[in-house]
Amino acid sequence: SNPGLLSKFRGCMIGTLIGDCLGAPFEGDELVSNRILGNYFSNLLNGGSKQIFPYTDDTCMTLSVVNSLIENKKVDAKDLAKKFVAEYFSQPKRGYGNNVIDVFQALKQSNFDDVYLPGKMQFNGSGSYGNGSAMRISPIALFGHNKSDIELKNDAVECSRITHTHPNGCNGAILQCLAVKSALKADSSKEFDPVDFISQLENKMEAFEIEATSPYFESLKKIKDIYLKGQEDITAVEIAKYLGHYVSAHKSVPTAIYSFLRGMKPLSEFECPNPFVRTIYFAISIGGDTDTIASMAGSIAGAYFGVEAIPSELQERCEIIEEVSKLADKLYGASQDVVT
Ligand code: F2R
Ligand code: MG
Ligand code: MG
Repeated sequence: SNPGLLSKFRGCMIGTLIGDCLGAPFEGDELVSNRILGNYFSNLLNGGSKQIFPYTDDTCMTLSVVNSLIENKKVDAKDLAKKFVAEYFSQPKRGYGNNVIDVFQALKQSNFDDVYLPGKMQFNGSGSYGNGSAMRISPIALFGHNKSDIELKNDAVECSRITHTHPNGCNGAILQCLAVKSALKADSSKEFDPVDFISQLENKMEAFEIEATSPYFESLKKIKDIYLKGQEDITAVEIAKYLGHYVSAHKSVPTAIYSFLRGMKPLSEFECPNPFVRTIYFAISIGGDTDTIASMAGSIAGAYFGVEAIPSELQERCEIIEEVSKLADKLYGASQDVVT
């Protein structure tokens, strides 16, 4: 049966955390061996060792967004900026992007005078297209799930442009936000059509008048082609080349969305009956920016399947799992008060 909305909120937040914690040990590996990854997952699922996996910047920033939404009951850019900065300076060694830390420093030095200025100045004024805006966007989709798509898009842009003003950085956050909302709204007890899921995302992005030349349209079409051309056995290594697996948003958000779709069906390289686990496995097997791709894929899969689909053996291995579960419940409560 389709899980309830609270289960989907918990699934999304816990999926975000699990992808980050379990993907982090492989971040930066160009290739991830199926033998090593298979053993890694068997160990996790069979309780082989009780090692706790630490979270990284992906979770730090996501939780700042959650806390800000719970406190303010709206997207408040100044408060978000303050929370990002406070979180960074309290734990700077959580594997943040190389350049985004300049934004945190400038925001602090300027005493948050213009919260958008430091982001605008990045990369000689072109802005960052890193995936740091998309990786933290899932709470915006959860909180605003009853808002119109255009309202949600505006919220995603407000949250992104504090650090990421490049169109590819912002649009990546919008696409990831829409994907989480679609997964949340979908009935997972009904048959799932991957081509329809992607077509709906394309239509929504088009309605926002995002430039037709945006790399997101090309990547979404490429994902549809996999199904329309019957190439569903494409390997993870091929996906890395086809869609990308890098720290840039346009080379990771479509890859995360594809990982969610791929987890729907059994994988030849990893026997597992659980589609959520398959999503995380496949996302990590693509290599590259594994924590962030798995985290974004986990957000979507968790929002679709709900928390009951996520094995407790995986949840228990993640640092701050209990805090994240409680925050998911508070975010759910805050979202009930949203007036649309
Ligand atoms: N930073 C990492 N991983 C690297 C090593 C971590 C290691 N484990 C450690 O602890 O040392 N991961 C995290 O960063 C990614 C998110 O990055 P974000 O927040 O987008 O940062 P930034 O600095 O804005 O962008 C990242 C890089 O993208 C390139 N880039 C972005 N815009 C560009 C532009 N306009 N022109 C050229 N290059 C651009 C730059 O190389 C940036 O440094 C996540 O993976 C998270 O997990
Ligand atoms: Mg990270
Ligand atoms: Mg990463």
